[in-house]
Amino acid sequence: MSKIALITGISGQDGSYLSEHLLEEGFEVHGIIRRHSVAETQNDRMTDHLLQNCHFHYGDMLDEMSILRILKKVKPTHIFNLAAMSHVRISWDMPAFTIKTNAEAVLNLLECYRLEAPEAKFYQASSSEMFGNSVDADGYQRLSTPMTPTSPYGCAKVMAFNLINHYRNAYNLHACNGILFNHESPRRGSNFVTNKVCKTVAQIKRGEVDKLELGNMDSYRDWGHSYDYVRAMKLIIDHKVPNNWVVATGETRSVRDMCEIVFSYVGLDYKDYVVQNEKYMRPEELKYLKGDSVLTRKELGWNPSYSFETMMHEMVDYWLSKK
Ligand code: G4F
Repeated sequence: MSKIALITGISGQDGSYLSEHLLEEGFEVHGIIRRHSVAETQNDRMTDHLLQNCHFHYGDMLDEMSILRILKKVKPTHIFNLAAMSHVRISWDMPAFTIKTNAEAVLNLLECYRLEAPEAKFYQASSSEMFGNSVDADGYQRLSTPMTPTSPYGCAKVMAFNLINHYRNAYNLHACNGILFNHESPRRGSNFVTNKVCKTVAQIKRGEVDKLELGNMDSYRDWGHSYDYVRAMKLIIDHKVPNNWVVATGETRSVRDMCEIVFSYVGLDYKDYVVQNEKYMRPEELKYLKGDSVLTRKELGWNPSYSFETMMHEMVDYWLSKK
């Protein structure tokens, strides 16, 4: 039987890595893209290989009929819902849009899926942001950790997570959640902290800027690579029993530690360049993330190929290579 994937959010970091992986796995790959005022930057993350081999459809998560029409046309066997307003700090600037896009639109997509393609498998991009400041006594977050979100983004993701569980149980659908901890790459937006640091370090090295403004440097994150995490998405959706899974490295570092590693890679001391700017602080901060992915590794055979250092070095090298 032919495998047909429909990816919402195909033009994002994860969408591009997932498309590459699914093409390698023999899928016909379709993606939904929104209309963009600058057509030239619409497909920045799409390599020529992807542009030639994937099928693109204009639509919007907030336009239910566009989603329904695409589902009817594509007839997917696998649906990956990666579309989201993905920036946590910006979710305080536009909370209603964030809830509409990251929660209500998931409900609409689930309804379209239930009515139009109930035989398909469904993957929801759930997030470690859902845990907020809950941490188990041993210092990890896992499936049983209470969800106490600390941002509009996190609240929306909890609602979507629960909708997936409800639709799976109520309608016997093959719908799963991947609870992915932070994942990065050279394709990450440069307003997320890792790529912001890597890009600015390269600019400092070239003498273009002389400081880096950051917000809270004492929060901890469990950072993996998007290349590895999209492989987990495929294993999750294809597992015989639809379920929820945690994808994480099991290591945590502060933003400060990350800066130290990145600056020292190019022979600099971060203390000479980093200054704090209030504007990057958040009304409520998620302080600490470290995920327990033991079950995912054991049951799905998933293992990351990048270490934190190899990932950060790849990102710095990418920005150094851009003139
Ligand atoms: O890179 P960040 O913006 O990622 P954040 O907020 O953890 O969210 C990412 O991971 C989530 C999974 O847990 C995803 F669901 C979400 O979509 C996204 O991918 O910030 C990381 C940390 C925060 O503690 C933030 O306060 O870095 C701190 N930080 C310090 N200075 C900064 C900055 N973050 C940003 N974006 N920019 C700064 O200048």
